[in-house]
Amino acid sequence: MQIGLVGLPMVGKTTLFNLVTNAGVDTSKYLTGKTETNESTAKVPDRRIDFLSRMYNPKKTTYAQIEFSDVPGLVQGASQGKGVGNQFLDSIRHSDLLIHVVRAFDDPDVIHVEDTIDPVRDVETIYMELLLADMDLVEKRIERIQSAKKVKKEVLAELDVLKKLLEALENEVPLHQLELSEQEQEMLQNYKFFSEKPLIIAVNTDEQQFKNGDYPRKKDLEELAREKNTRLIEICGQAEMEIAELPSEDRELFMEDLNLEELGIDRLTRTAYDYLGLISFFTVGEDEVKAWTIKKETSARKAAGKIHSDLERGFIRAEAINSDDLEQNGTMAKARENGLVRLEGKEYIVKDGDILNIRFNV
Ligand SMILES: Nc1nc2c(ncn2[C@@H]2O[C@H](COP(=O)(O)OP(=O)(O)OP(=O)(O)O)[C@@H](O)[C@H]2O)c(=O)[nH]1
Ligand SMILES: [Mg+2]
Repeated sequence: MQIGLVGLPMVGKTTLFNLVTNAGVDTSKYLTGKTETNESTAKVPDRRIDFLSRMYNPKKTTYAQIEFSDVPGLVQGASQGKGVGNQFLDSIRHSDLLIHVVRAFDDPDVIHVEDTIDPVRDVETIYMELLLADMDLVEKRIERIQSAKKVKKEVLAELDVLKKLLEALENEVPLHQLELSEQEQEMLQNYKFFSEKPLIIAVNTDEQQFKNGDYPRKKDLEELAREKNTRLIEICGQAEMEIAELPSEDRELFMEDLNLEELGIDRLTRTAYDYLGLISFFTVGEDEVKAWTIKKETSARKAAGKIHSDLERGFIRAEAINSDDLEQNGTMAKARENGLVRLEGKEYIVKDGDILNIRFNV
């Protein structure tokens, strides 16, 4: 899975990036005008994998992974070249999810491009800039088609759809709200529009706000998030990043002080999985304990295909047990005795936390 971090400049995007990936990229109190994208991979924390790894003591333990991209800040007017422009958005065009980092923290030493703290205004600004970036793409493509000497019939059909998109965007309608036929969607599948992507808002608070559970315009922001059918999470970016950089045995004390049971990466990945409708299943053995990410409602046969296409093609049965059941029983033998290891067919809908052993024949 790929996640792109977006937001105004100086709101804590790189801080959050460091918190989740431990990449240790430098941050600055001043606008830097940097135009490069930071990229790094984070493992998805999962206590079930921790447990399975202790139980099997495998040569290799593989958590699910998320690739994070951290881009420079977008400002109002970025689509017209303000700030450092918006060309860098190309590097997150293929993201499966956007996380919009918005500033709530109060710190006179860190400049705010709009001078005041107003997360609602800033969220609207970024939504608009993403919409304008889509508009730009649609306009350019329309121009290119219209200036071509000879145009194929399929491309003419595409032109009609693009005009429809342009009209929506001009009326500030994000593309995910547009009702398109399957055929139209197919024509557009290579474009990767921003206003079609799922988006989570991460509010970056200071320690005081975080402890009090309050920050400027919180109610309005929650309302806006509901309206836009998105999720809100609160992070305490600076402090959490500093804690994440400590050796694990030293973290607890600082986490307690912030009333934190988990660091941002846990909360973020859980919210993302839930919002995107994703679950995990596991494969276990002496060689490897591994987490696999699938959509909810995936059949055992399709899930097997994630591991290898041969397993999908030659699927016979899946031996399945939920990792919680295994943990409660202590050993696989005991769980088997208690009838918790099931034999499931190809239509079985895989549940979150299932351990699967696929029997196949090719
Ligand atoms: N007080 C406080 N400062 C923070 C917090 N999060 C980030 N900062 C500071 O804000 C400044 C900017 O943080 P970055 O993470 O670099 O922000 P950014 O969004 O990546 O900025 P650009 O890449 O320039 O767009 C740095 O000096 C951070 O230390 C926070 O929660 N509280
Ligand atoms: Mg940055």
